[in-house]
Amino acid sequence: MSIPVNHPRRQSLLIREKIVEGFRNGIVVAQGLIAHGRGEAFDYIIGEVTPPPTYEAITAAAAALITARKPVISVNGNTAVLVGREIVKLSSIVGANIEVNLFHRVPSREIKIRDYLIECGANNVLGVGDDASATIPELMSERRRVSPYGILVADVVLVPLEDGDRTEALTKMGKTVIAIDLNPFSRTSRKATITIVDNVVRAIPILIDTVLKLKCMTREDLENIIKKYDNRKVLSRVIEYLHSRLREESRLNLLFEKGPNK
Ligand code: PTJ
Repeated sequence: MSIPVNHPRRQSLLIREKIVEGFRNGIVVAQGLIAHGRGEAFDYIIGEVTPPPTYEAITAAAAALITARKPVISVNGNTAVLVGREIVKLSSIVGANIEVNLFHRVPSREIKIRDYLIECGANNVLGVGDDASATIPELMSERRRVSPYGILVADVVLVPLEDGDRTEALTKMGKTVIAIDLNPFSRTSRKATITIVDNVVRAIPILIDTVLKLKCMTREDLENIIKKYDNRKVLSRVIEYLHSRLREESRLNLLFEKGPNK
């Protein structure tokens, strides 16, 4: 579909097209279209920019990924089509495994996602077919099936577009869970160790830049960043930011209603 270059919502429409194409190629599940719409609505409210308090979460996430012993990046259908290449880049600079983990698990889709990530430059993709032979305790959804070489033994797991159940189960297993979710009210956002409230298409490139900047810091300094980080406070500040944005929108709306000469 051609989107006019001067269309005011061009960027958002281009992202939407990627998701639709992913759906047509069998990488994104139908429910992924709905999830994307929910994300778009939150993105509209946050102003389609990274909320300022989110930078603190990204810094803590970068520190956690750099200092991790066995970091893993979990990938589902939406994440693959939106940021497949960036995920591969991030995995190579922090030495993380990439693992396919799906809520709606179908063997053919696992394979398509793996093949797409390999096309994006990945050398090895875990969690496909028999490799997903381990289980996360207390989790009933298909997300419970994980690789014994990946998520099962990981100390830090990055989970873009996640569901709350698995986030909670992974934190109960003692793992540091970094979530990326546009919805600051979701269970995922509340249950993660570090919550990045942002669109994955903005968050992953910023995370890559931040990792590259922090990589020269000492382990002690990086661990201090993680120790001082308070997810509840950062999440509250993101919600405060939303609140102030809505107040400002409401004020501008009143001015607009009155008009300059009224
Ligand atoms: O590929 P599968 O089978 O694993 O399925 C993937 C989906 C996304 C369908 C599945 O994980 C799902 O149903 O997710 P939920 O529970 O709808 O949650 C998705 C969350 O991601 C919602 O809170 C959305 O606001 C958020 N979201 C959607 N698009 C983006 C996003 N967050 C960040 N960036 C986005 N682009």
